[in-house]
Amino acid sequence: NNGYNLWLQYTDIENSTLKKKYLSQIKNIHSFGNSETIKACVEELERGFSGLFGDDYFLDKEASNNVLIIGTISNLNDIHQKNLKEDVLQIKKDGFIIKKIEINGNKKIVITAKTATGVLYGVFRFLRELQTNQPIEQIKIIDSPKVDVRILNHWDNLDRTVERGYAGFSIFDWHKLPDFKDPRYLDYARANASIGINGTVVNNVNSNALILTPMYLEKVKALADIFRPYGLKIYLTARFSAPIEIGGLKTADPLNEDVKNWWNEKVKEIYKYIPDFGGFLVKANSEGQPGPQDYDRNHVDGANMFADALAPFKGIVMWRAFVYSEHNPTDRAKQAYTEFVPYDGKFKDNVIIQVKNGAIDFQPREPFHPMFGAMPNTNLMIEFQITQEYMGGATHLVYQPKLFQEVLEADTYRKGKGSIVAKVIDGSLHNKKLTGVSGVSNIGNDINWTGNHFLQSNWYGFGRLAWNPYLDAKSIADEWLRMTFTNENDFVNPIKNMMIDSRETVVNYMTPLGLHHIMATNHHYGPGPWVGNLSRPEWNPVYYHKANEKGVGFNRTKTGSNATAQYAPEVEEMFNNVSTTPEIYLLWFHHLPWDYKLKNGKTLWNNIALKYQQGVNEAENMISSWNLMEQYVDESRFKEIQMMLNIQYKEAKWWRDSCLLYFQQFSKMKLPDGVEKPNKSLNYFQTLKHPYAPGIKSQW
Ligand code: BDP
Repeated sequence: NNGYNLWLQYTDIENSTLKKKYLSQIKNIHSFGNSETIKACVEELERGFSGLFGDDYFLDKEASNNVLIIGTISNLNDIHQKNLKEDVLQIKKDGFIIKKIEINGNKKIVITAKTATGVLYGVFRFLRELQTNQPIEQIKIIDSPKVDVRILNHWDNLDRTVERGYAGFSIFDWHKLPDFKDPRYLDYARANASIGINGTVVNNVNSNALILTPMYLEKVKALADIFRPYGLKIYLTARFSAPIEIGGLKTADPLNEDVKNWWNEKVKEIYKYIPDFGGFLVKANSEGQPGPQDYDRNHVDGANMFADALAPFKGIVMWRAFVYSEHNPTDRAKQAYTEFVPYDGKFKDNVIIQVKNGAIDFQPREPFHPMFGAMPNTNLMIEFQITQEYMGGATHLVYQPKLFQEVLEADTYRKGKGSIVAKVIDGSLHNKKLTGVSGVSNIGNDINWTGNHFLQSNWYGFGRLAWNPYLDAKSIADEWLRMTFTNENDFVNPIKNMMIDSRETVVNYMTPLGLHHIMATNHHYGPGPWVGNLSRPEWNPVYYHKANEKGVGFNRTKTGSNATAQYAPEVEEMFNNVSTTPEIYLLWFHHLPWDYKLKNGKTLWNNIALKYQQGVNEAENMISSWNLMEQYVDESRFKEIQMMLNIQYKEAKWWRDSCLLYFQQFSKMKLPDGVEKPNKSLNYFQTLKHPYAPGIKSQW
């Protein structure tokens, strides 16, 4: 098994009693409506059934009892419609109903929705019930997505390199498109639909204006046509300076009439190719990208210009808040809030501000971004990074839904206790009409898509949480394991725990107790806490940990950068006070002496050292847990995962040894008992070079 089929393995149901039970209830498929999406529903059911039931799967074309009914509610016949009237009231757009009903003595399972895409989501949900061996005798599932835009961001370049991508080259083969349609595009759409993802930005946020030229729009159209039946809308990144680069204008000033006109015409042109084009994602005035500030305009001017062009077609603008500059010397973490919050209420209705989960940059752990909840009159979406730029690329097993859940559950206190980030994201806190969750994709053209079998779970879990940000990471892991590997509890239970713990393990061996951004330069793969010579201060790890003889950590309290003031008063107070700051965020907010005593009575130095060691021990334990699973997993996936876990263990030691040797120069304290002594020198680690680590920025 090469993992290509992801969680849609549809492997034969081993329990023969259960298989018989299922088959007795699904004798035939009756589909209503003939849209491409309904055809895709039937195809997926047939694909699923032939895998799950193998040779035992025979459609009894004559059967009218114990059949499966598929179709949008308006296409079902009156009697079904009547039967489901109450249930239909409960679903929102693209939600679905799966229900066992009985009509004139005939039993049926109906999968229906208001839209064909909703039916497709219901079909995948039904298949999941079978894949995870759930009972269907009394099946009744009514579910709707809680978020509108559930979208992947591909940081894929037109030359097929992927910025911060670790699973090979881009799956989008721009050179051969539109004529060569890789079957993988369809499987990509299926996989996304199966978890409710309904949008994809196919090119990098560090954008290339070429994507907006007719030659490339033809190619984009080809993808859009393949994705459409699966409810997957295409979006593009828009390079702010495109009017100059491909439009021949002298300026890209968003208030200039020619510029506005150029974008209006460009948008019209795009919709001719792709009538259901989703809209633009824009990275402006960030890390050297062009933007409205180049013309002394602001984010509102820039975003609203695109919004006006897209509004007639119901397109949206996702405008990123990932901004920071070298001219903000005190604290990079403060800049996005400072630049955006004053404009609350000024953005058009079809603009949504895309905010990373934390204020720095996708670290193994960050406190939630202070913008969440702080812009009650602005649409605001969250951006997660599924690809592991700062978490060991594709080699380290980190089950990220645990991280996503931690952020979604964080309390902003913006409308009192219980104002959690999930409520900002699903729009319920401030009654928002446009909501979204985005994730930077970890997909590449490796045969198993994510470069590591286990990291498929991050794509899966992202989709599930985008659909419902209140889900529990552990139950998502449970589903994923059953669908991807096996339903054996002796496999699922221990490995589920291993996945859940994996996130903390990585924090422990990379950045314990609130340390952050101490990864080596450029590739961000291994440790580099010593780096301090880069041209921009806020690119240097030393800027973030501030280690010296006196102690370590970034003082963001009111005696320091005062970033804490960007949170609601309750949160601000908690983080300002070292004794109420959760220890997981300690050094994020405080600069503390090496002999500062933590709650366990041990010094800060000893705690740091013990956490690094704990991370290493846990990485080693993952290997032992996995080694017990050989009987449940096919040989190839078993071995590949085993090799990856061994790399992770080796590299956890690399992190531990190099970080402890580096910080020890300042603490001048001994390693506590229980922490292994490094067998190499600091100099050895400092001179390791990784110029060819994958995922390096390729454009600038
Ligand atoms: C950082 C990456 C960089 C991205 C940037 C972004 O290092 O490659 O371009 O984020 O999000 O995490 O725009």
